[in-house]
Amino acid sequence: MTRLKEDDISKVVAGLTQYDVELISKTGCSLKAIAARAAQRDLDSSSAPGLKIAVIPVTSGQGIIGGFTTAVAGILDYLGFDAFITQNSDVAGIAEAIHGGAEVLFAADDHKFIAFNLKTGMIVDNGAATGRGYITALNQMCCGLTEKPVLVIGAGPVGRGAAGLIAKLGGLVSVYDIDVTASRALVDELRKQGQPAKVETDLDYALSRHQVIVDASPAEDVIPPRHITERTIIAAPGVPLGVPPEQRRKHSARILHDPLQIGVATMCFLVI
Ligand code: PYL
Repeated sequence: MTRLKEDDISKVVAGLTQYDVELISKTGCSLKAIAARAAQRDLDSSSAPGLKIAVIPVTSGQGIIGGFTTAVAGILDYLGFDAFITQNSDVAGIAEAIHGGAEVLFAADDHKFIAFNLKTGMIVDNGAATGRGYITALNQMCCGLTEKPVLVIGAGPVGRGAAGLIAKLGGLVSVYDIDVTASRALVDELRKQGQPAKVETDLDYALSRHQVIVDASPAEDVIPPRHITERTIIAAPGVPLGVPPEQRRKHSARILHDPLQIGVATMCFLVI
């Protein structure tokens, strides 16, 4: 999981309305609808009366990212939830959240970003939730994934979450990871679940044969311009976006990308 920088998220909250307009134009669904569908919840779950969500800053490791808790709380608020950022960080922040009547806690260190429901004990990981949210959106963009070949680049938490759902939706998954043992492990896992999947060992060759691509890798510019055509559809969760700037502008209508929005929204509908 590539660590966000302040610049990646500084405009998230102010840009949510425009972001949603663009998401609707690409998928036909709002952020809230994508998240609810990914979590198989009703859209009106967000009106859960009295449900309070605390977002807790965490100082461990490389420490706090300026604007991170503001972006998370802003996304939750935009979805209609009652979210607040604790004044205290770390364990004191947990205590403050509980004293403040929060039922759900959101917190991230350098390795894990989780949402935790104090009432039910449910824990939701950002990586898996992001994978589910993005593939739900991709399914909308592609008008269904049944029998469609989909290349997943990156077999980490997001790529694994994505590959599992693509297979469940009938997509034909191919997985490339720079570490071939990781892609093999993911493909074996899918096959054990009776789902067809293939290991790709040559990224350039795999990109030349796929129009639907999930970029779940931490690499910059992992999808070269020669492999992006008028028919290419790319779902690229998190940072960096593996598409060169020129192609981002030219193909923006068929590129699904954000630093946090879909992941946080899906976490929320999964954990409540
Ligand atoms: C959760 C994000 C999504 C992509 N990369 C992940 C990341 O940047 N993780 C680190 C988050 C650190 C937050 C810091 C704070 O401000 O509370 N501990």
